[in-house]
Amino acid sequence: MKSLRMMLLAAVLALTGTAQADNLAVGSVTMVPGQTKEVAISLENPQQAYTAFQLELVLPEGVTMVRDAQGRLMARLDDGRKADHVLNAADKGGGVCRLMSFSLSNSPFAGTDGPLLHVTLHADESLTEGTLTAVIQKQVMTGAGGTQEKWTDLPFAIGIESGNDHLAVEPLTLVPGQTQELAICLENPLQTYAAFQLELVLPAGIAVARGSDGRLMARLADGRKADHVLNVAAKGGGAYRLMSFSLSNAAYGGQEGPLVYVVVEAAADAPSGELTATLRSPVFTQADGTQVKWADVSFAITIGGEVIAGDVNSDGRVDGLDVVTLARYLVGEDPVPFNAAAANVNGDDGISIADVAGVIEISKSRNLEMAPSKYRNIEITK
Ligand SMILES: [Ca+2]
Ligand SMILES: [Ca+2]
Repeated sequence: MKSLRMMLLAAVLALTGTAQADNLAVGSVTMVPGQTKEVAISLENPQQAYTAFQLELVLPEGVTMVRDAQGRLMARLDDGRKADHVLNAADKGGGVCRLMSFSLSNSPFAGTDGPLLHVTLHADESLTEGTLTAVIQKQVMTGAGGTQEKWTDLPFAIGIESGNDHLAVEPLTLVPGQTQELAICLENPLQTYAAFQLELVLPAGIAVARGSDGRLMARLADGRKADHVLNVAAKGGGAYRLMSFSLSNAAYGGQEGPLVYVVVEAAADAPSGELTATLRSPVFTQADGTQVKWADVSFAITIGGEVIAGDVNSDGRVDGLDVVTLARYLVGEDPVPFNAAAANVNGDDGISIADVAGVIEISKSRNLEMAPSKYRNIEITK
């Protein structure tokens, strides 16, 4: 009976020629050197259901299957398709991994298309841009009726991209004593991310500024955050730990541009010149939990220019904006940029309402040379 049905089916297929054969499929895979990524192997099975499979995944040199903390190869069946199926993954050596799955109750995999199996791969740091070929071979699929089908090998490409996801920092120049926002940019053409952690290591003379509430000043970019939170902690030695995650595991929006703004402050006595800062040990987490460790990013922060008494916002001029900026500071806001050294125009111990009058007088006189003599050549102290 069964063979008659199969003969009829074969005849129908031969006549129509349009029926799609069942097959495995792997979508476009791109990886970045050093990246760990979960790759989906799909089962497209419009013809019939399957209860079990075995196959070998042959990976090119430089691409490996990742092991979990228990040393097991990281592979899983798709939640939407498995019933009581179990999966066994075994390393055969030489880049060959054998994957087997079956159901304890001989149940079929659900559905007729989409991911069946997910394997976590790692691209070696040493890989260069190009296309590598992996192969799914020795496929044996067990149909719901107990028939075993041997399917042809399925090669698929793993593109190694150089236009990789990475962090970048926009150039920053600080006047001594000034605060300014440092923009840490996430350039992520390939993946989306839901969380990250990294250490910002600042050179001597530069620190993360604290707001009037005593907290380290940093924020996520409005255009990229969803319900993400950001935590910043001083670790000592110029290092600050930044952590961010989403309460709903949402991804950061967009594919480029600033992700985090950190307010940094140059010491009033910071020497002019270029200093080197570092984003150390960045780890970004994709929405599926895959963690990607990126290389450290070094960048320059330039200290330049003179402290101009009364130039509270460090834009090179003393004007009404400086009065407003100083007033905001005095009422407990945290204006950025802000130059505490420039704001203390009377050179006493601190910044107070007395300095406002001084800034107003300097601004009225257009520049310091024309300012009342009591504000000329004042000793700038922080
Ligand atoms: Ca100004
Ligand atoms: Ca003062």
